[in-house]
Amino acid sequence: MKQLPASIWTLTVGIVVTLIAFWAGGHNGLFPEQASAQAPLVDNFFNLMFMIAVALFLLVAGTIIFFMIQFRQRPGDEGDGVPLEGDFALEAYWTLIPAVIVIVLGIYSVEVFTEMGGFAPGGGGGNHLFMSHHSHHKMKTQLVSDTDAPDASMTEEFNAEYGFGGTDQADVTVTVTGMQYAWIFNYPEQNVTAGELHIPVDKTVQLNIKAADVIHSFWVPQFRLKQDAIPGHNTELRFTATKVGDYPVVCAELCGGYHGAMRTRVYVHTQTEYDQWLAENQFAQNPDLSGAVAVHAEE
Ligand SMILES: [Cu+2]
Repeated sequence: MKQLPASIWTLTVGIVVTLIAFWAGGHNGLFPEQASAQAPLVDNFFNLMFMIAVALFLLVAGTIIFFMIQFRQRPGDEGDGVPLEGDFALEAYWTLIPAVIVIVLGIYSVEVFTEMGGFAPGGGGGNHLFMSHHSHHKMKTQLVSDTDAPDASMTEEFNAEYGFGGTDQADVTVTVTGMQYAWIFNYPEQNVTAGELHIPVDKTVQLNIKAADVIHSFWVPQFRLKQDAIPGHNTELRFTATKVGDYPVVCAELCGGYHGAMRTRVYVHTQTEYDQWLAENQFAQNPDLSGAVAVHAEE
């Protein structure tokens, strides 16, 4: 053991730490399943941060433990420690390396934020993730009628100030109202109101979020999405659910005495099931629908 040169040891330790960190980054198991197109973006970023954290922890904790054992006070050793007055090269390295890590993570996080539509609330700004899902024709139309067109989409009418948006028309738009202590979901086109969120799988969903009283926060852990509902300020959340199933909707902003009970569920349906649910509720909630059906059919 003592015969091996220090450089070989350093190299071996470096490889082992890297391998453990890589493995830990991808297997941290800290998140629930991924159920939206946005979830992998968030998770990949988090896993990279976790990987770096594991590597740094192993290096720092490992060095401390190694030094405690290797350079412990031996019996009979009454001498002072080696007088050290710093090491410029070492200090330059351990300043530069974290600086590079922080800058890279900063750029990466902005990239993820952009891809999720963080710079496009209210239909402004670019957003390649969602644009790629839709036809170029649609995009062109949107760009041409950019300024206050009379046939403005729901997104533009709602005019969100904050959140995650997109420039194109979403497949499904739902108005979400947070209030003490419930979430109310309204489907404006069908005049349907529900206490749970129902959406089709693999379709872009636009949530137009409002708050009736205090600040709430709409959070679906499986989607990796969270957006505040702020009284007096419209927010939005644009996403695509990728897995049929039902997931918890949690209020993530302390909003009063029953905040902990402010939960509901989001049901991700197949398109057929979704259409069926919507139609059933449309009939149930709009008794004088015979006329409305005729109007819809004509459109
Ligand atoms: Cu709340």
